[in-house]
Amino acid sequence: MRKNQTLGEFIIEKQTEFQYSSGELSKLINAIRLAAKVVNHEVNKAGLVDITGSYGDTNIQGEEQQKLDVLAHEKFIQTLTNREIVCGIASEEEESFISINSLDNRHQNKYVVLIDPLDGSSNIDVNVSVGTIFSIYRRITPIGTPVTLEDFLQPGKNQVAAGYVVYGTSTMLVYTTGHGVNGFTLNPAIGTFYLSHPNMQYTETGKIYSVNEGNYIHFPQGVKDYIKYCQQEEDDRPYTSRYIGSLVSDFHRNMIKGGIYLYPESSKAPNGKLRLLYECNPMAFIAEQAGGSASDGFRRILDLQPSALHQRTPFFCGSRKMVATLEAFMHKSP
Ligand code: AHM
Ligand code: MG
Repeated sequence: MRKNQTLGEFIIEKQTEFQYSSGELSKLINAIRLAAKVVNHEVNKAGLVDITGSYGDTNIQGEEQQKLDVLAHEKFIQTLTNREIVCGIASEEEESFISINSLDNRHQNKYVVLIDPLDGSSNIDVNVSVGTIFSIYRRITPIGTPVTLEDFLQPGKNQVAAGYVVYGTSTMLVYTTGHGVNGFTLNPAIGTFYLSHPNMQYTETGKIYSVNEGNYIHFPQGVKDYIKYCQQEEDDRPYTSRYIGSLVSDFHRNMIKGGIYLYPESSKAPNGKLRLLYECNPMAFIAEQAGGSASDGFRRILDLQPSALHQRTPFFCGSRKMVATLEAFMHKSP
């Protein structure tokens, strides 16, 4: 690892590794880097809302104060649109996808981006980490034509790149282009991301399980049995339970320390809560690139063929052996 390598330098160095290297993907990651810094600045100010006025209130200029998740959505859309580097964007915050077309660049770009601009936003009020998740695909429809839904409804295994930003005790940007996973930490004083976590890897197994156990009674039998297994005193168990309630933060911790994240279906939410395109696919791509795995309990997440933009799926993700054990419990008692 070169000392003090910045994200900007890293992107330039890696550009040659991309299969279809035209610089477009590098520009796109650069734009996400910029938007992440802007959103980071806004998230950091969130604790001041009681002083400057609550969200939903009007500020001194008489303008409506925006909710942070809407603001994050707008910052990412603006940055990507202004730079004319993608042909389409879909966001968890918007019902339909956006097709990008400008006078000088008529649908000439080849990538679409799917984004969850501020995941875990219910945690903002209590000063707990939140995140941004992004996922990038090459379009399927021909260049020069407007994007269609088909360009967004691709299985996760087609992803060209994916990543997340965690706005935590430090702000980090972690991403993969299919050549391993690298993490960059923001130095807020100078607004620069530095390579701090090169080649991130899950341990084969871990000792942490992360699930909202309050929903236990509604879980399928296989998940209930797995949770009991995690709590039994045997071999390296009982495991430790850690649940922040912010996917990005829970995922990030488990990738660094070894563990499994579970958001199962339940009798109340038959498809679980998390969205396949905005949350599960990008996290699954990162997990696999870091030697971990991601499943819906029976199938590999990245193999699922999406049928709707906001479709949900059960999600189990983390250290390979832990996910395999969970799947074995699911097969026994679906
Ligand atoms: P959001 O997209 O509305 O923020 O919801 C997603 C979040 C995840 O970050 C987190 O893992 C999960 O919802 C927590 O849900 P719950 O409160 O049901 O445990
Ligand atoms: Mg979300």
